Amino acid sequence: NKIIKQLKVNNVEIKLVSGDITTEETDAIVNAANSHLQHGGGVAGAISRKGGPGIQKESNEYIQKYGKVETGNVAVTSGGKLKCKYIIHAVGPIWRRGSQQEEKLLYDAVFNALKKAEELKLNSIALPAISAGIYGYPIEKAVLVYKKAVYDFINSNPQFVKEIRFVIYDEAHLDYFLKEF
Ligand code: AR6
Repeated sequence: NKIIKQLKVNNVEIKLVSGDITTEETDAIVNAANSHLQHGGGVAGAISRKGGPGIQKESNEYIQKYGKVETGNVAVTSGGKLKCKYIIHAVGPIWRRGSQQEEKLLYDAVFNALKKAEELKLNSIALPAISAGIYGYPIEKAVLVYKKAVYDFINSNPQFVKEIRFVIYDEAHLDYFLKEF
C-alpha cells in the first residue's frame, strides 16, 4: 500500500493510504460490517476470505452471545490470519438520502471504532471508507463525517492511539480525501 499523504494533529499521525486494507499491519483494521456480521461482499468479504474462516466463526459467536450490532456500534474479533491483532467491525448506515440520521450514525461508527482501539490500548488503526460502497453513502459527504469523527477523537486526547490510517481502495475516492485532509 502506498502512503499518499500524512499529517500530524496534536500527537496523532493521520495517513491517507491507497490500496487494500487486508494487507495493513496496524494493530487493528476496521471492517465495514452489517448488523448481523455476515461478511459477504465489499471490504467485509475481502477481510473474511483473506483472514480465514475463524473471522466469520468468531462473528457468529459474538452475535449469538450479544445479539446484533446496532448501526453506529462496533464489535471486535481477532485478526485471524491477517497481520493485525484485531478486527473492529463497525456498522455504518445505509444511505437513504439523508433522511434517517445517516450522518450521526456514520459519525458514531467511526468514532466508536477509534474509541474501541483506545480501550484496547492500541497504537495504530486502519479504516476503510465505511458506508461508501454497497451502502451508497456519497463519498463527498462521507469524508466530512470521517474528518469530524477523527478530529473529535484526537481532541479527546487519546493516550494510546498514535496513528490513524484511511485505506482508500476506490481510486475515485482519493481526491475527496485529499481535499478534506
Ligand atoms: N480494502 C479497503 N477498502 C475496500 C476494500 C479493501 N480490500 N474492498 C472494498 N473497499 P463496502 P459499505 C472499499 O461496500 O458500503 C458488505 O457486504 C470500497 O471501495 O465494503 O459500508 C458488508 O457485509 C468502499 O469505498 O462497505 C455490509 O453488508 C468501502 O470499502 C455492506 O457491504 C466500503 O464499501 C457494507 O457496505
